Amino acid sequence: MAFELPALPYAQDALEPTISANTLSFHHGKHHNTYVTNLNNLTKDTDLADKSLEEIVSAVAGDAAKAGIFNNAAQVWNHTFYWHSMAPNGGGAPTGAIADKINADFGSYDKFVEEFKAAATTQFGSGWAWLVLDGGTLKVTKTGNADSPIAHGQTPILTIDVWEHAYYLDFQNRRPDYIAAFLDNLVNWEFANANLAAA
Ligand code: MN3
Repeated sequence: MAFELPALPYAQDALEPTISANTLSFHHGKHHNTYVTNLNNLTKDTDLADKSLEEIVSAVAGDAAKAGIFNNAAQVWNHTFYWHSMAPNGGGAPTGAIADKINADFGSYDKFVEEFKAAATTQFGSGWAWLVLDGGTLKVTKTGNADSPIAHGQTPILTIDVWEHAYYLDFQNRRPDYIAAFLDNLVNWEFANANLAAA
């Protein structure tokens, strides 16, 4: 069965004014959709066509001959995870188990924010910043281009897309403002708590 573009978990204008409907229209409708189309073309009539995205990413990670498959499969997975990492009226300090775990592993929410902002700001060029569970401990990481924690044995808890297409229409070159607004207004802590509980 072919891979399909999953619907956004909210209306296209639900994240305004931080992320505009215009940005989501291009980012979900064009960029994410193109990764799905490319992945279907690259895996058609191969033994990967019936695998899950996670299985494909693991199977081809590090295989230079299959870099195109890796990039498109990981980008399909990363974007779906990113949409769910955000929610209307999200952001601010977390509650629940993730709040306690952040305090235990980072020292405080403010320390987590500092590390997350640093990772997302200093990811050179295109990529992602992540909150992951690694060997039972929460960590902030960053990955370049399509790379994903699921290729490195880590469990993703939250992500922010820092490719320019994620923020350029709304923030132009001001990536740090996009990152700060993501943390203040959009982070879906309910999703983070669900990911932590499932880990
Ligand atoms: Mn993107």
